[in-house]
Amino acid sequence: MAKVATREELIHFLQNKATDLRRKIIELSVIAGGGHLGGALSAIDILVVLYYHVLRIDPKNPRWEERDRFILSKGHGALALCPVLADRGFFPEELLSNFNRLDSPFGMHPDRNKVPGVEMSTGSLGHGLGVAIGVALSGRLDRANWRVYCLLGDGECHEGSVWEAAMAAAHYKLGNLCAIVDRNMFCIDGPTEKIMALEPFKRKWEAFGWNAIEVDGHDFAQLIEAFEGLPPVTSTVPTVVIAKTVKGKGVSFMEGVGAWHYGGLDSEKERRALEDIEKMRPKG
Ligand SMILES: Cc1ncc(C[n+]2csc(CCOP(=O)(O)OP(=O)(O)O)c2C)c(N)n1
Repeated sequence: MAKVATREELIHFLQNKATDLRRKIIELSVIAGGGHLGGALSAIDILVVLYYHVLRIDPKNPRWEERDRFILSKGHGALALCPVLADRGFFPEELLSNFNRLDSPFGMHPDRNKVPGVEMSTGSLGHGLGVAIGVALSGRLDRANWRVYCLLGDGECHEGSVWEAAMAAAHYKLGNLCAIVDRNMFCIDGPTEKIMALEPFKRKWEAFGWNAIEVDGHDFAQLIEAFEGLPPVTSTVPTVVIAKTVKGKGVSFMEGVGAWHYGGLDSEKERRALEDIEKMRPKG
């Protein structure tokens, strides 16, 4: 974790971490022979802020009763989550060396029975928020002071089950629940607004009874402020953080290109991707 004295140092630490982890995402996709690169690179800054600043967790005791719970509802983002969990110390980094290969604990989607730190096995979209509600309800019954965080994709929000869950969270007054949407404007088939428009997205969440906040999902200061400003777990309104992101963020030939939802890199593209990512590293 960050040993930092000031907000500036914290942001510098997080930016550095995100640069390391973007590199790792590229390297793991090469080991795996391909991966969900676009959505891993759009979500990584959100994961970095959560795992290195916000979540109360104990990597040496992944099932610690008092931990905050994080559910990766967009399970194809495992390419981003697994290196974060390794770096935070949930398991040895070397285990990633056969990522998504035969006999590896890591697939393209996270498995809670194989990967320490994974709260829910996901991959079939549209289910994470419903489970997060069940977990939040159990926390409420126990008068626990931990929170449940759930990261969804915007394309995932095409699933009707997301909106059933949204309705239920408000009905049960789950102020201990925070959804985050990786609003990169793309689903698997192309731009979300062309395939099935989600806008006015914020107003939809508000109409479903949520406190909705929009932030730039690559701006660490804005992400930190959104999470630090969450209402107390005893409050009665769930919060959604709509994080506006760029699919493929950090790699020039992937940014905003829908085809990089899933892809593989030859050695020349890997070199160019790593070169681009390195430019994001903060000075000093
Ligand atoms: C129920 C279900 N249907 C289809 C898929 C295939 N699928 C994998 S990723 C994806 C697109 C999801 O888009 P989005 O949530 O925006 O992901 P991101 O752009 O953040 O990668 C789809 C349809 C799936 N995993 N689960």
